[in-house]
Amino acid sequence: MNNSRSQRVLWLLEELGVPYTVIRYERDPVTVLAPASLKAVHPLGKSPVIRDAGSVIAESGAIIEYLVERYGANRFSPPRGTAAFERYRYWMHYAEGSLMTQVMLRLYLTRIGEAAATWMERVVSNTNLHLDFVESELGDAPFLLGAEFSAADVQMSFPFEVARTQGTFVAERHPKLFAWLQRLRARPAYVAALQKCGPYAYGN
Ligand SMILES: N[C@@H](CCC(=O)N[C@@H](CS)C(=O)NCC(=O)O)C(=O)O
Repeated sequence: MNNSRSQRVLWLLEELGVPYTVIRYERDPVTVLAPASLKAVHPLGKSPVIRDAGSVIAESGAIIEYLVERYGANRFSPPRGTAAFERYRYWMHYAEGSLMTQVMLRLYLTRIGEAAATWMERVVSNTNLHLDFVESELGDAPFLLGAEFSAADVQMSFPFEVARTQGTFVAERHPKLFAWLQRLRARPAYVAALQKCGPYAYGN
């Protein structure tokens, strides 16, 4: 998509020397949102998204990790198990997880004076898009990866705890996710951790 995070993926593909085909999507000139047709590729309809070896992969960090692991031939990432790899993994998560969040917040806040309602509507609509997506990915499984609990459940729990206090995450709209969160919070290790960490605003 024009003017988007997908530039990083094209750049990395060039670095890797992997042949690829670009399917170009244009932002709506007024809203600058992605066209609805991108939802046919992935339910979130965001850019970048790639198709390779029969899989659709979204989320720029996941795409970059995938490409490096599959086509890197030991280039562009340090060996696993080294301190350099930990630093590499840190930046890989930090870019979208911490830094880009602030950049996007600033972008939204600088425009909020102009049209507060429109921007709030966009945040709520994007939040619901993500919650609907995770609800459908979870399906009837007890945990995000299926039958087995994993660290992915641990990492994913916090945004839902915060969204719950914001009132954006409610059992009526996302019953499966709600039950999943309750399942996580009932785990003895979760309870033990809460007892050790002291008051926690998102615990109830
Ligand atoms: N964290 C995601 C963000 C994806 C994302 O929001 N991409 C933007 C383009 S930079 C997008 O598709 N925006 C259009 C929209 O939200 O409709 C990633 O890194 O891939």
